[in-house]
Amino acid sequence: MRPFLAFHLLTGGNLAILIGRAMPSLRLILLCFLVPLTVGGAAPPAARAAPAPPNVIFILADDMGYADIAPFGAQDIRTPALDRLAREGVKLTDNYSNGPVCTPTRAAFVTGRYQQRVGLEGAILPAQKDAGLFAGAPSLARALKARGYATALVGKWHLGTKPEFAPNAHGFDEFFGILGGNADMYSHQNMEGEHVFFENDKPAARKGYLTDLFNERALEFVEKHRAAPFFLYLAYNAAHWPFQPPDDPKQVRTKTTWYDGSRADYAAMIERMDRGIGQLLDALDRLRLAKDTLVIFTNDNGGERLSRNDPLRDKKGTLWEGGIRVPALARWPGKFAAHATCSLPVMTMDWTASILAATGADASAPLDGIDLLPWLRKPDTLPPARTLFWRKNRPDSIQKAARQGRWKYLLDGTTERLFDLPVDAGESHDVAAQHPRIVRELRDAVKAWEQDVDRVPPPLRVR
Ligand SMILES: [Ca+2]
Repeated sequence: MRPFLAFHLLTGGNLAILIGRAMPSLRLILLCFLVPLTVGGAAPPAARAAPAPPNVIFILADDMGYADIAPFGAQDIRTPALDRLAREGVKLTDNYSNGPVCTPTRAAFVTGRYQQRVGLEGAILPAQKDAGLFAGAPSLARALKARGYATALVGKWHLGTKPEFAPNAHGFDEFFGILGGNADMYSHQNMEGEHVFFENDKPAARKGYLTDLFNERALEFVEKHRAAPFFLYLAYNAAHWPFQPPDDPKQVRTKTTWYDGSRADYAAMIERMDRGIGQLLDALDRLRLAKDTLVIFTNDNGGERLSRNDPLRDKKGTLWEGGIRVPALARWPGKFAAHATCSLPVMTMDWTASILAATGADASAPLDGIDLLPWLRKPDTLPPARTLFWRKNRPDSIQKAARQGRWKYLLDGTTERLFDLPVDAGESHDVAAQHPRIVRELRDAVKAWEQDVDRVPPPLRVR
């Protein structure tokens, strides 16, 4: 029996979820494939030591455009480390962020559920001191900690600033980063002049460019926990504004210059992040941990004004593709396909379910995401019958969207549109009039989804 399958058989709960959620034909294939392994001549699982669970490094970029890294078409930004991840792993072309802005996507990643269920549907603003991820909300870090993992968040949290909302209250042994949505890369202050860089619950008194400090800390964490399973959530605030290039501390921003910056500054921010990722991949090689480490790279929402989202329409803050479709790369040498492309529509919260499955952590709490491991092993595995949903629910703008197979339904105010994404990724040809039945079905599906995610009111709501 191959160790990976043996591992999955040992972690039967996850397998049951995997099979239970798969469409009927896929379920049959999975059962046909797995049953002979359980009753065949292979050694019984108890005769072998279970493989050690893998380390997990989940890297999240911030406000980066769909076409701003080389594997997704960037021409003016060099990303050799991400090129390497694409070569050695799987590139996901139809990966979506759970939300069109920072907080909702991060809430969905930590909880594995639609962010509406924890009331974090919009970005938490600096003045909203009483908002955050409430105590007792589901947490991937807590599940991994219970599985014996060392856990760290290095980088941006944006799920609340009070101690009860902070990373240490949600299963992270270590936190080194910014609690809010953005910070000056050099002064470590937000636009209001508040110091927002922390090491656990204390202000961090370090000098330097935030991306470099995050990279150094990520390397230290991996070195320190080389002998035990670790979970590193490395959430860069690059390339969110303020747009400040590295190695130029004179470019400290003030309230009046907060949004300044050029495409070259933005590109330099991404290149510095890529350099850090390259150092991390090199460290995994040096420590002989590469094969034991699942590395995922993605982004929290579509690009902003200096980004390129080609060929997608619109940008951050909207439910057009440019607001929510973001790059993703996943590498697990020997386990995942290499130099492969997967076009399955997936969402941030699926990475949570996948990490739980890969690590054998307790996945008994309800999840909205699905385990992507079958598609990462074999990208052409049959797709599941599934619809993805989004809702932006701001007082000034309400948008709702659904993706089902090739179709994207978008309700913007009172206007309904339908797009056939494989032939129209740029959402320029509304085909709602030609497909009224699909529009009706997806409209009803959105309503049913809203009733579901709104059923249990959360303790607080951020719109
Ligand atoms: Ca963001």
